[in-house]
Amino acid sequence: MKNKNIIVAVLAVVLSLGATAQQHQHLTTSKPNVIIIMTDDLGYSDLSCYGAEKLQTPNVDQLAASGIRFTNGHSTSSTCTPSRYALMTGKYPWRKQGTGILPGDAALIVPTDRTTLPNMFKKAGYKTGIVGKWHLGLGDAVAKDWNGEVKPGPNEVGFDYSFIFPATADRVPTVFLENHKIVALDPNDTIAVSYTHKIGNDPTGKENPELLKLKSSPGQGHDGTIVNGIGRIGYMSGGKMARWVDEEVSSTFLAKAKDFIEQNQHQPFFLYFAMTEPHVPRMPATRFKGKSGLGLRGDVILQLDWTVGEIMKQLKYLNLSKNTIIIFTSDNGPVLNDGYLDEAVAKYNGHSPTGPMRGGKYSNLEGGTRIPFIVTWPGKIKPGTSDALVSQIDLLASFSAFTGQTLPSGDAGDSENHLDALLGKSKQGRSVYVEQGSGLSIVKDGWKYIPPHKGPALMESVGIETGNASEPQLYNLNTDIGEKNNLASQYPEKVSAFDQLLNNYKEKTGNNK
Ligand code: NG6
Ligand code: CA
Repeated sequence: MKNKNIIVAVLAVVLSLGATAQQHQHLTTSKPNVIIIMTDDLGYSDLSCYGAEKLQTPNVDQLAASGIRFTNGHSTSSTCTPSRYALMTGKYPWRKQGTGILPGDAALIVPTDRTTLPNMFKKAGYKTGIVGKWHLGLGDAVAKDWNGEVKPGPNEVGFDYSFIFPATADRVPTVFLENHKIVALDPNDTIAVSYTHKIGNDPTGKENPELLKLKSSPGQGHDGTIVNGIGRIGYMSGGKMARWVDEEVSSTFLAKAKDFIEQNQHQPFFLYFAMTEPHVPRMPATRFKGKSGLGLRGDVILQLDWTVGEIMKQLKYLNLSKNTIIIFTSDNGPVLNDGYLDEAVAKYNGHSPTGPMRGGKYSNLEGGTRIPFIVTWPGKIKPGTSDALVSQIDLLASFSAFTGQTLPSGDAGDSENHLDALLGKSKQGRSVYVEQGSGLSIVKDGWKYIPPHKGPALMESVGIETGNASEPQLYNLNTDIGEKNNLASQYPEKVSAFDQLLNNYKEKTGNNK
């Protein structure tokens, strides 16, 4: 009897080991984990693997060396909210009103009843998580109670787990939310937020500039409530214990991302890790301050690089590196002076965040949406570079195909399946792509057309060329990535064909509801 029991026990162990091995094999073959590392305002040439010489980013360089470094990778838009909207929905953001840069108290703009990137992964059996910057609105309306459950938000559009800040680091409320709730909120010190008028008794940057440790750029706002010595856009009161310390934001996100990876190590997971660097206010952990010699903007890029290294270490430690696809990218092009006197301009020391391109954040020119784009999958993707045009908007359709799903008709209507390009099996990416700056431009087969746009040619406050001109512009990006040689007058028939094509795209409404 005793022997029989032992045999049964041994058999059970052997069977369960077999099942685990089988399960593990299943995971390693069909459902690798997927991590999107989304940086905020990181330029094409802010990384040494993309040509930066004054900054060294060894960890991202290592990532690039182990996968594909795309030289024609894009966000949809040259600012944050629209790019992230496109990533989540697979739709061009300009098709929908209200997808411009959102205030920190905006309502959720991502639909909760349509296919999104996270709910697509969830349907495929993945555990889904977001850690970092959200900036797609929260709740049903601007007016909301921040002290209860704040929803709908990331959890309602498909994330099983969320640890976010609502908008940008320079906008109130300067708090973290974990699954609907503000972290560390004292119920006796409730939070209120306003973007129209001062509330509460906290000093503001406008009234008390002497209290600022980081001065705001004159004429660029950021003079609302002071939190941690930094003037913000908007006003808040209360929630003293819950307010973040800027120097700790990045390490907080890192810790939460590492936890999520650890907790989900035995099942397929999708992690959207939305870092805040190098967006303003640039206020790294103290040990990074002064490290780059390029001012605080350079310092936070070193912090970003270190953080990416820590994520890679975590994967290695948990033996997940080989079974994880990483996509590293940025939501829009770079900017130096974006609201604070942080010496990004004074100390840039010849560093060129857009490298050979014109423009940057806010711009219609290539510097607006052509950003770093790296895809790795050790053992599966052959390392190299690719000049295929790839875009964040296509991740939804591509990974939907990857996980064997068909998108319901009417959803993600602008997202195309470019899995082969993303996994390095093909050098052919998109042939037609609409870029959004202050206006729209269209790229087809390496040519770019910018229709006449009203507005100044230079956005003086940030020192960035907008690409606005009263004349049409046509560039051959294959030979002129710097958009220096306007060929519009030489190719009038191309100009009118492109104009027509862009109008067709704008009018394509079938999938836009
Ligand atoms: C701009 C802010 C800028 C930044 C940006 C959003 C002013 C003058 N400038 O309106 O500082 O917050 O919005 O950046 O307010 S983004 O990367 O989230 O799009
Ligand atoms: Ca951004």
